[in-house]
Amino acid sequence: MTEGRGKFITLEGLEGVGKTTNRQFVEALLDDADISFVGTREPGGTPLGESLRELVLAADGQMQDLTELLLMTASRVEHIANVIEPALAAGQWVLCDRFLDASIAYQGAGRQLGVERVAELHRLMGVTLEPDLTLLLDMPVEAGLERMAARGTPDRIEREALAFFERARQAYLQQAVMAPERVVVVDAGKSLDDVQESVRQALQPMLERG
Ligand code: T5A
Repeated sequence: MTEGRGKFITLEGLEGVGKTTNRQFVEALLDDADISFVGTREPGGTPLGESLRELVLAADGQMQDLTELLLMTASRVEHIANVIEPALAAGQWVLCDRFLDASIAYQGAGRQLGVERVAELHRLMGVTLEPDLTLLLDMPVEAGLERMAARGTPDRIEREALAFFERARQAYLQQAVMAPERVVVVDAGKSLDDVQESVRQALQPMLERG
């Protein structure tokens, strides 16, 4: 149904806030609206990106923080060139579980590499693509980690201390302050019905415009 360039929607937030759960909900909304879309994720989304994801999240892996940032960025460069841009150019919408805001939050603030440094690296790599809408699912760090606890072995990043995730959360919220036209903060601590109603409301104007 879509004409012209597609819309780029990202889901962001800390571990366990419900990105995957709500991505499925948004996919159902797009299906109902007869909108052709690609659902994808970062790190990952391409064969090389998925290999990089395995490397960077391996529970027993060790790497420099800068290496982690470069691998996340490499995965993103592949993803944009091979999946996201072609889909948007073909008029498809793209729904992506995490994007650049995650590097700002996790590597820039969590790892303390510097938010501006992460942004500058992306500019140097020619990454200028911005989402049309970012759904930032936000809730207290501990509550999200509790939801994840039932999941089994945590990956390398999920093993970080609370302070790491607190810094990442504040950076995410700061992104929302800096880009209110793009980032909608959703209270992810509410019941799933309430969260999904907020997500639906955030998407509604875009769905109506098509
Ligand atoms: N990363 C990623 C970086 O460091 N830099 C980067 O640039 C990028 C792109 C990726 C990791 O990589 C890091 C961040 C991450 O550490 P991931 O798999 O994308 O990993 O991220 P996770 O946050 O680990 O994703 P998860 O799928 O594990 O968590 P979700 O998607 O947020 O949560 P979800 O939907 O699976 O829900 C978790 C549980 O909560 C329940 C669900 O049923 C599920 O059991 N739930 C609710 N329960 C009650 N009320 C609600 N409202 C609920 N919503 C969901």
